[in-house]
Amino acid sequence: MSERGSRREGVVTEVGSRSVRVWVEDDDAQPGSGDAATSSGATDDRSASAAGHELRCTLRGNLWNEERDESRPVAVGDRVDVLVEGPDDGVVEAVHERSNRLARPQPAGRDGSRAGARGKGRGGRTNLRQVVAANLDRLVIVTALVDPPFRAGLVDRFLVKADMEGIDPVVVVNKVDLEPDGVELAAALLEPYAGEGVPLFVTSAETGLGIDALRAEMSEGISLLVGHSGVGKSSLLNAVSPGLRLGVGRVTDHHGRGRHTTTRVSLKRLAAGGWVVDTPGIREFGLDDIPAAELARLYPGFGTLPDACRFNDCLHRDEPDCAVVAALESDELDPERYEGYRRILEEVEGGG
Ligand SMILES: Nc1nc2c(ncn2[C@@H]2O[C@H](COP(=O)(O)OP(=O)(O)O)[C@@H](O)[C@H]2O)c(=O)[nH]1
Ligand SMILES: [Mg+2]
Ligand SMILES: [Zn+2]
Repeated sequence: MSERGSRREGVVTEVGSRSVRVWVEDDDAQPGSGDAATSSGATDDRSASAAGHELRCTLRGNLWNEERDESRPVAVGDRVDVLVEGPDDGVVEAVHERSNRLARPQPAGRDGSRAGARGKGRGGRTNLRQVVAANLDRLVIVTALVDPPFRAGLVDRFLVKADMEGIDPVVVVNKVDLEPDGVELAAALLEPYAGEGVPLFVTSAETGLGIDALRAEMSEGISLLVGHSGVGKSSLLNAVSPGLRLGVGRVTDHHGRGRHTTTRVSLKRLAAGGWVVDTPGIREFGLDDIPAAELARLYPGFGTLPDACRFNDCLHRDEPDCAVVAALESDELDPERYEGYRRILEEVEGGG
């Protein structure tokens, strides 16, 4: 427990409308031994673990005054300074500088068609960004071999987004148990990414294949899993850390419909170390802020080809002396890779 009046550093695990939850290490825990909960296994107890406990905190008023483009002053994953006020509560006094943030337009803006009904009546907030999480150490892009079918386009979008936001990506192909040659098929799908320095995982949450490797990868820092609904994100997390007991096969909605425009996310500790951002469902991240010429360089699978184009801002369409198109025409570049690029390019140019 933390002593009343003491100041502690912690990490924000949940952001509510009136208070936030902050996890702080216990006084007797060795500094930096945040993974000491390993031996206790389950981490489903939200209020405490072997190494620390959560404080319910209000926010110092001045945190709201800072000029920012965000709807809230803190986000899940933020490191904060807390003034301890009681065994279970405190006040967030300062938010540390972030290494990165994953944000999307506040619903009712670009995404108006889907969230518009809920966003109405909150006019004037449409320029704000909703920070999904801060200080992410990796973006775990989860796909399924089948059911739902693998979509390279989605992987590419997330890889581009991860690059833009300064978050290290990893790619997982799950559900390989559903096909006789699943492992080989998955490896073939991952082939285009092999040279990109991105860790690749072939898994089955059902049989446990590849889970040890994924657990090791996620055992430090904060991970966020993204991917289409039904690919097995919750199942993988349950396999990696059984104590989480996340709901499987359903889309969780923590809120009654229409009450909030935000999606409640939380940070959960993994039994083997590390944290995971648990989110009811991040459908997509905006690609609205990517300049088209930058996309061409971030797009996975082109390697150093863009460097050989005549023009620095080549979009690899019909520009003269384009090395990408040349590689395509000489069969050195997979046509599907190229088509995926053209699809995203059109989205980016269409203004989202
Ligand atoms: N056969 C098989 N089924 C899986 C696997 N992973 C998840 N599932 C099933 O796929 C469905 C969706 O899983 P879920 O974890 O809820 O996906 P999420 O929407 O990405 O969180 C559930 O019925 C799971 O039991 C897997 O590796 N193999
Ligand atoms: Mg799920
Ligand atoms: Zn080019």
